[in-house]
Amino acid sequence: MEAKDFDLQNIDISWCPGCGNFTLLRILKETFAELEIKPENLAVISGIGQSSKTPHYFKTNTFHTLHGRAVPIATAVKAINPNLTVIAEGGDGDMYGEGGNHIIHAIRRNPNITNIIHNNMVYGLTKGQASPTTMLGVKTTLQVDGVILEPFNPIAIAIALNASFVARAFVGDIDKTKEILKKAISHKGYAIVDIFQQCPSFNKINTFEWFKHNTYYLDDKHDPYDRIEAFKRSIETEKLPLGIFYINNKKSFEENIGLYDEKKDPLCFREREQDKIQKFIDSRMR
Ligand SMILES: Cc1ncc(C[n+]2csc(CCOP(=O)(O)OP(=O)(O)O)c2C)c(N)n1
Ligand SMILES: [Mg+2]
Repeated sequence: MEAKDFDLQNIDISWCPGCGNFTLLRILKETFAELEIKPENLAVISGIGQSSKTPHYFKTNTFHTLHGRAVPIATAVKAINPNLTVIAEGGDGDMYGEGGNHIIHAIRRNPNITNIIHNNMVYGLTKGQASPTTMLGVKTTLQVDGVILEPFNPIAIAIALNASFVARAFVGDIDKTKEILKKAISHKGYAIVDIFQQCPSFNKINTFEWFKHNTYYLDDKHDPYDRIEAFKRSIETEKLPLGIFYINNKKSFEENIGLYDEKKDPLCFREREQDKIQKFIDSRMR
């Protein structure tokens, strides 16, 4: 397979020139092609934001949900059709702001999905207000005197909650980001991948160059099964680590609900047992 197998014709892309979304779109197509995941076997669920438009721009099954709601929809899609590769995808505002609560419970539930967050540290679509990951003191179109809230640290939160797979990447390194995404997608369970990217229109502080100079990769000595060490790395601030912080192999939501213990065919293709459903409803009506 090749990345062009995901190309769509005659699309009108609304991103600004130089946006990190273009690179991430390319990275995603190449990653899926290299993993031999066909468009028909893929579902990319997104919320609201410039980054959430990504699945409009390549061939895949998609569901453009309400703001911040991609994760629960993706969880349901995977549960009813585990044969699909399911991605919940969106921006830092959408996923950590409006959808932050869902991430916490997805970590607990552990569906076998990959959660990709385009982290440009700003609300791009709505023209430059602070997002949950905007750094302290940064002046924005709305926070004209600078942000007074502590930034949200998705990596630390995920490790603290014992998530199944926790990683961070930077779109400036195409090969490394693909490598991290391949591992995240192949991992069984909820995998969160926070991806730094530039927003040249609305984030003049955390530019492409800024991310390059203020990040470094965890080296081979980092043991991703060591939760305490992973947490220590996640709260570093001088330079922000990139790579796979933490892996915790455990049962997925689909395994825990036992829907596929006996029958393997996806729930969405099974005959509906109307009698049983009706009996259940009747039993609750008394
Ligand atoms: C309930 C609700 N609240 C707020 C908005 C306005 N809104 C739309 S997108 C967005 C944030 C987008 O930021 P992010 O997810 O970081 O995406 P980006 O555009 O930066 O890629 C906001 C606040 C909305 N559409 N609906
Ligand atoms: Mg954003």
